Amino acid sequence: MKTLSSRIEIIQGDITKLDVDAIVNAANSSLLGGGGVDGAIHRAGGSEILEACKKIVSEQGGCQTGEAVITSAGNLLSKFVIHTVGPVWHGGKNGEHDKLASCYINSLQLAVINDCKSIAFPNISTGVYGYPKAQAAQIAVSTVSGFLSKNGEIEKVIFACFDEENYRLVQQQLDVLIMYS
Ligand code: AR6
Repeated sequence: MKTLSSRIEIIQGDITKLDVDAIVNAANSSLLGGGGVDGAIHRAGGSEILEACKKIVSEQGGCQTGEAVITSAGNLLSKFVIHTVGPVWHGGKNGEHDKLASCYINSLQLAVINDCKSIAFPNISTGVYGYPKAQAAQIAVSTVSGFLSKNGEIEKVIFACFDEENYRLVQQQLDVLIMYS
């Protein structure tokens, strides 16, 4: 197996442009679209994604915070979109940390079940949902690296950071990871 740090990449840019097996969407529990990265994914991927989301809603209702569901990816380069619902920041004492970590773990588990070798994450919850970016970056990197160290199936995880601040904060966490691995 490759080293942990060689299996994790970071880019600054638009997640909808990435050619990976699965991209992760920071959705809401209705699964019916919204703004931010959710809006960008539905716009770029086309109506097939929304139709697949509606089917899931009709079968199981929406998606709870911390959970994840998978759909096809319509016009995107990726094969799948994994929709996960991050926690809304309410000060940090309402289980936000564990729910955010669950988003990453449940998304990675769905990727493994669906034979994905590569997956890209946005900075879940750090936009409209208001999660402090530094804390979210720490959770993202520690949760993903913990998962990868126990599971060999995923070959590549990309953190697709849209804004400069998230890029810098995630890069800092990756530097720490490399230092201690
Ligand atoms: N590629 C990668 N990251 C992006 C892109 C993009 N194209 N566009 C925005 N981001 P947000 P949340 C970043 O608000 O906080 C939606 O309306 C953005 O800079 O998209 O989890 C949903 O429907 C930020 O760092 O998601 C929900 O209602 C990150 O994506 C709600 O927002 C997440 O910001 C979810 O809020």
